[in-house]
Amino acid sequence: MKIDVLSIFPDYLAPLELSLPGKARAKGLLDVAVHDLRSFTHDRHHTTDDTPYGGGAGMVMKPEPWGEAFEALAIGEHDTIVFTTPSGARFDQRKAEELSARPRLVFACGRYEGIDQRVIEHAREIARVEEISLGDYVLNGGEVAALAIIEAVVRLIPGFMGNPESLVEESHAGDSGGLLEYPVYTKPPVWNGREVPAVLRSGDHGAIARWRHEQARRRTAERRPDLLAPSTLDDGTPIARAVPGDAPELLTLQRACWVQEALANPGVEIPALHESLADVRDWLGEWDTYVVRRAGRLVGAVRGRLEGDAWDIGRIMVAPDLQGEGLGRRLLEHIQAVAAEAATSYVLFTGAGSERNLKMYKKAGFRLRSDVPAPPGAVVLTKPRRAGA
Ligand code: 6GU
Repeated sequence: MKIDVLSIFPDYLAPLELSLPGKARAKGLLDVAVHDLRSFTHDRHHTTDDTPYGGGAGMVMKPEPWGEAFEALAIGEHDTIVFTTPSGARFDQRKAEELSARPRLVFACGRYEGIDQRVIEHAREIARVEEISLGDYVLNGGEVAALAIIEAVVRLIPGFMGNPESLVEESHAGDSGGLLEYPVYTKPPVWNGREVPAVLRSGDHGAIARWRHEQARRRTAERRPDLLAPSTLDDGTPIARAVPGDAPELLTLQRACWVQEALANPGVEIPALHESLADVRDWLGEWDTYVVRRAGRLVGAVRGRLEGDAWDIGRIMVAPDLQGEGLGRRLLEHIQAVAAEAATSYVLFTGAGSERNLKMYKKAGFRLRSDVPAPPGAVVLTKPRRAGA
């Protein structure tokens, strides 16, 4: 594979000379060249940026040096130009595998507010183009992203890894069943008073495989629930993680649901009825929230988060026209099933006069806790978490 990197900070790419890609170069599997974009400028100051048309903060990378660089590198239709940009598609293992099969990658590392859009359009006419982001955060430039992508891609080149088996089992690998990797241990058997789990020293390969799979599943549920298949209602409707775009419908649903609560609990202050769209957006960022849609319409929701060692459950909402069908019960089951590993109990609040809710919670194993303080007009219910549940 041939890799070219275009950057105004070529020194940033010095690690490419080291270890991993270095080995691949030595084996003749990889040829890497880093190019200074400034060498494709002609003014005294080697200018690569200018002010944006239409105004706005920051600077934009000028098109001419990029155009000249692409020409100098003799980029053709079989080559892939990778623009590293926070507005790109999220990089993942699948993309790494895809890129590892390409004969040539040219990384165009953007800086400032980005590259003149005509450069990307031009690139699409002369080569294959990928616009890739590392994740939902902002770096000062695409160099570190290019390094990360190159490292992920190069180790997948056939013949590069000493032990290809290790590619199969690791987190995010296609064969890992989409789970994160299980915890691993090596000698000594006891370190700092901590023992290696007995099952790993049992010699029982079936038991070891089951233990590892269960650990991987738990870890994934805890850290990356988005990687697991969504839970569903009996009819297959998914119970999905809420996204920021759900906020307006959540606001509407919670107003509809808590009007009923207000009527059942006269005089009680109900925060859910007073929240703005901005408030809903804020709490969406702080709680694990799940939603159910029917024919595109958001009809149910629930949220949970860890408070100390209790999993705090709230905002169980079901559209008024669908109440009584068991949706609330399913949402309650779901939010318990996805509780953080550290939770040893579940806790929820409801209006003291909300007969229907109280009945559902008690049926689900929750008990009224008059010994735990609650806001005026509300009651607290708790339930211990069963081990392994
Ligand atoms: Cl590829 N570039 C920049 N500048 N910031 C990023 C990124 C890329 N990926 C995540 N943040």
